[in-house]
Amino acid sequence: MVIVANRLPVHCADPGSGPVRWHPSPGGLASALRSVVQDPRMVWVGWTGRAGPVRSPLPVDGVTLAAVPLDSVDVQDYYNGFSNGTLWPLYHDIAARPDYDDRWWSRYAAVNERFASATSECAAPHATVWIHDYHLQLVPALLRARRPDLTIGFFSHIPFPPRDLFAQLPWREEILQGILGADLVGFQRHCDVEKFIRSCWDFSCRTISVLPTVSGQTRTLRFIDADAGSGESVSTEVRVGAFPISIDFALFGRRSQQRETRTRAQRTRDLLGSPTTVLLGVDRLDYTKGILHRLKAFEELLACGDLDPDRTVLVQVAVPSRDRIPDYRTHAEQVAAMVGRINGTHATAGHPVVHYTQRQHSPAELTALYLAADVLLVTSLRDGMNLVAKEYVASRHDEQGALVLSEFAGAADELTAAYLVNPHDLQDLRRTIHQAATSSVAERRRRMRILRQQVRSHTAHDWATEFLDTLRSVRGSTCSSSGR
Ligand code: ADQ
Repeated sequence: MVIVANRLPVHCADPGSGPVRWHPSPGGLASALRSVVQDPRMVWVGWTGRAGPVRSPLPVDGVTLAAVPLDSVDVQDYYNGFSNGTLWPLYHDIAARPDYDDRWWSRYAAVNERFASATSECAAPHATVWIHDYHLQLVPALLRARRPDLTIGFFSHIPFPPRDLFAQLPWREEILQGILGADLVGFQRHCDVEKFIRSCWDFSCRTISVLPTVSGQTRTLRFIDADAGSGESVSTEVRVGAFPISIDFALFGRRSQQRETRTRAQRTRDLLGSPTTVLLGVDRLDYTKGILHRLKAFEELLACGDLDPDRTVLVQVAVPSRDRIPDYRTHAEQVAAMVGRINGTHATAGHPVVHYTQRQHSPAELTALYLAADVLLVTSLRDGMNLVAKEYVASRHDEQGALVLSEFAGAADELTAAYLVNPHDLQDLRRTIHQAATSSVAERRRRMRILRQQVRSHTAHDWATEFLDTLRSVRGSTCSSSGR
């Protein structure tokens, strides 16, 4: 089996003059897959995260790693440009303005070709290939053309945009054609599946029918195309379904019950000045995560006296991300300025009300933070899933802690016992944070029990197994009828 993703599960920190050191990659995809992909016979194709040739041997991180080198122009045009300056904002409801640039698109197509060719070289005959995310949407069809023997799955970790937003993309047809090279296309939510089908219907420029649903999980799209050689019509089927990603529940549970973790959590609270209420945010520093919205709500709650600055702290961990992109730099500056403003108004000497760090934390540190927090704030403006919400729930073996969760995060479909909120509605956000922060022990326990049952019953392992089992069954049932 071959995993194909923009990033390898490890990245190389700036070595300076010392030896090269590899670290686990941050971000949701690596976190989720790391817990399920642990077989050295598997190959993971991806980029190291640094421009230029790969100079040192790659470590074996549970799987065999195969690097696709990117040069600085690739990084600028394919990664910062088309992937994160065009697709990311467009697919997240235009939380920033997407740029449509021909040069970026050409480089995106060229890098996708390179990924397809690297994958083709390392996939054994009849292998299963699982391609991930918006950076590589052309790879399924490119790979299909090179290697018709492969079984190909594609999973999108981010939302699919509504039809009228996707319509803006000058290369919408090419993107759909690329994705539709897969046997199975997976999204986080049912609403993404529906939006994708609607765009296929309107923009794929092929004769398409949606077959009646046989199994509850997937929909079947049938395409009728003319064969270039014979002129006869050929039918191809692609399955599309929702496969919500999750986390390793047991691992977070074990970690959070270790004595060192509990001691670390207690020490964290002590260091924060033993406040009555600790609010926590853990995010990549990304404008889609709604960090500014949550800071604004927190500021107003302090200003109106609903939260007491002497007894409440907000810990905001925001690991820097995509900092070559102007929208990200502007957003980072706005977050820093707002933290400064809130502390300038409400902190006393030695006691900030917002503790803001940009550090990447070890899993043990992160779990201790989850245990130390009375309320976790997930206020994404749009989010494919949001694993942080599930990690928090899995860490609360004490059945304490309250989760404030944006309706616009995929996790809201499952975690309905959270304090659900519309982060665009400042009044709702203020009211919900206040309600969560002042809820009784009994009410927190009631909600947390339901949330834990939900996360426990659908783990990262279940997610991967369901996707791969469906992929194998789909390929078995369609290859005889599909012209593939
Ligand atoms: P992300 O946008 O990266 O993922 P998320 O799902 O929240 O968002 O995952 C972030 C991961 O990074 C979590 O596992 C978290 O523990 C880790 N992390 C965050 N800050 C950290 C820090 N300071 N130190 C260490 N670890 C940190 C994308 C999509 C999401 C989707 C995932 C998985 O945008 O919607 O849930 O992929 O599909």
